[in-house]
Amino acid sequence: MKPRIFSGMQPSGGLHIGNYLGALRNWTQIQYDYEPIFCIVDQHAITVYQDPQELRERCEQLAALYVAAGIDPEHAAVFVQSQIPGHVELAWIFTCATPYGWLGRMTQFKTKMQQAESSQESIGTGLFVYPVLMAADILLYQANIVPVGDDQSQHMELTRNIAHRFNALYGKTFVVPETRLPTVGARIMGLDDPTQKMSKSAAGPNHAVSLLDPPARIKKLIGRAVTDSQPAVRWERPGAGVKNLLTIFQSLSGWSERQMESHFAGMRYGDLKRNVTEMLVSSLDPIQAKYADLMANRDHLRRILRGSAERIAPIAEATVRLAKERTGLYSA
Ligand code: AQP
Repeated sequence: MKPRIFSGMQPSGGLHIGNYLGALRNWTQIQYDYEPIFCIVDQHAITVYQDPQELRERCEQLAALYVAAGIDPEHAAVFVQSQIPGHVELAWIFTCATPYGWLGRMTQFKTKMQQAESSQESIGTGLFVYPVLMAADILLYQANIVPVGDDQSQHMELTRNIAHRFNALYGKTFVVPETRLPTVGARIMGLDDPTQKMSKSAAGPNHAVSLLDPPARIKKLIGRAVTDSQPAVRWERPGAGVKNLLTIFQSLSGWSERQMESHFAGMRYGDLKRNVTEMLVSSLDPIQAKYADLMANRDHLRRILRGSAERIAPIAEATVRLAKERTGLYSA
């Protein structure tokens, strides 16, 4: 039997190229080596308010994007978290087994707290316990490997710690999963500020290229991407913005370091940006075309989601049953 992989994304906004290069594309490349389960984590999305109708719509949009980007729904499970009740059942059991201090140390939570205008009154408790739900998502399917971007490394460490703690308290119950980062593109930075990771929730109009952006917008965004005061690529010491553009190109092209150096060393920034734009447009074009087809056939999309959920439900039910038994929760 092949090892199992699990990963997910929030339907909290359009996917950007950071989500694609850090996670989704990696999933498409490794899916056939594993038993893959890919989730749309709507329960994570509601840790901040979402318009209900929009949220439901975004779940289907995200499913379509997974498939359009190359996830094979005949092979991989593609489903929405809320379709399987085991995620929240296991999350509660884990919440009780997770020390408060572990969650307080999560940098993503601390950053979001700092960003919130009126701090504690506007931050939902869900945002604090979100990493426990993430642990439940993964451990529910006894996943061996979790392919994510670099920003999720700390949450993955927590997931492993929760698995170890539960196993130590109640006996070996959960597989302790490994994190799998892509070799290039694990952290794509904002185009308007290359010191910040590209993020769905960042507000700036020139921050991110969305997977569904048309060529003219991609050209404009890359054209406005922050570089530095140098005129051309200093290969040995590129500034953060230039490095980010090179990473985007390398990640999409699959070029080696040597190919990159011989093509880009000394290249003027205008030409660098033209190269990156062309690479992005030609890489995203087939995804956008397939996405449009899938969105035009919602019945097919819903059949994928229903079929996947039915296929993986027994795995989730078996894990919840075992976790309840181990913790002494009552069932007659
Ligand atoms: N900038 C990035 N570079 C590489 N990988 C990234 N990921 C996110 N941003 C980058 C990876 O994409 C997956 C999406 O997970 P998510 O939907 O839970 O979103 P997130 O990690 O919280 O980051 P976002 O998309 O920017 O959303 P917000 O703004 O809500 O935080 C994960 O595998 C992540 O590592």
